[in-house]
Amino acid sequence: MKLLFSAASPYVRKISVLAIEAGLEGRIEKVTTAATPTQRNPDLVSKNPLGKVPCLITDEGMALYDSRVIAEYLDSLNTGAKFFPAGGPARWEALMLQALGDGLLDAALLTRYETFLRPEQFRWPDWVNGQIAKITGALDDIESKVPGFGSRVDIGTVSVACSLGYLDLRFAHLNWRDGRPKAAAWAATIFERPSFKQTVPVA
Ligand SMILES: N[C@@H](CCC(=O)N[C@@H](CS)C(=O)NCC(=O)O)C(=O)O
Repeated sequence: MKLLFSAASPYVRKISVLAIEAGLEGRIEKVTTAATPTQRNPDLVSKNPLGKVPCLITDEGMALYDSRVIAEYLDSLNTGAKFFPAGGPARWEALMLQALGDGLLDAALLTRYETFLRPEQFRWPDWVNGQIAKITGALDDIESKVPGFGSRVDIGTVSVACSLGYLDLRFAHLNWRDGRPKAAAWAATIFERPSFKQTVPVA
């Protein structure tokens, strides 16, 4: 398999973490791929018309995107690892946590593009403030939910952890740990796993 990859992307990190947890990393070749909303990358777009990473090319040549679909694909391989609980409340909780982590990331990426890519004279502070409010709300929700996480490593907790890792990379000034001791302690523990240590994002 080939993973169209960016070392800074938190969505790619979700997939890299799951691949390591499932013992699949030796079967996945990482192909560093440029992805930015203002410059279409023809190679990437030929596989994913949305021009986003991650995109996984399976051994059969199928191009799979986005991270949620790729995560389910890895889960479907017979590795013995299961990241999506089969059913019942555990499944909905894991899927909701994935939505929470990914939603935090969506707001963070929109902020990043607004403050980094958009020319200064076109920037809109209300937009940034609105996105930061989403990030803050998501962080407060994570703080309230962390006591229920236990030591689970599933699609929900991995997504949340990758979103916190991205804040460390690009939004250190938000000091997300301040006032959120439970999330901070939980993150410190999950970040000790080899799968997280080996995938620390690179700016
Ligand atoms: N929902 C997608 C989001 C992927 C995404 O936004 N990736 C970013 C990199 S972190 C990207 O490729 N951005 C390029 C663009 O928006 O054109 C997923 O879960 O895979």
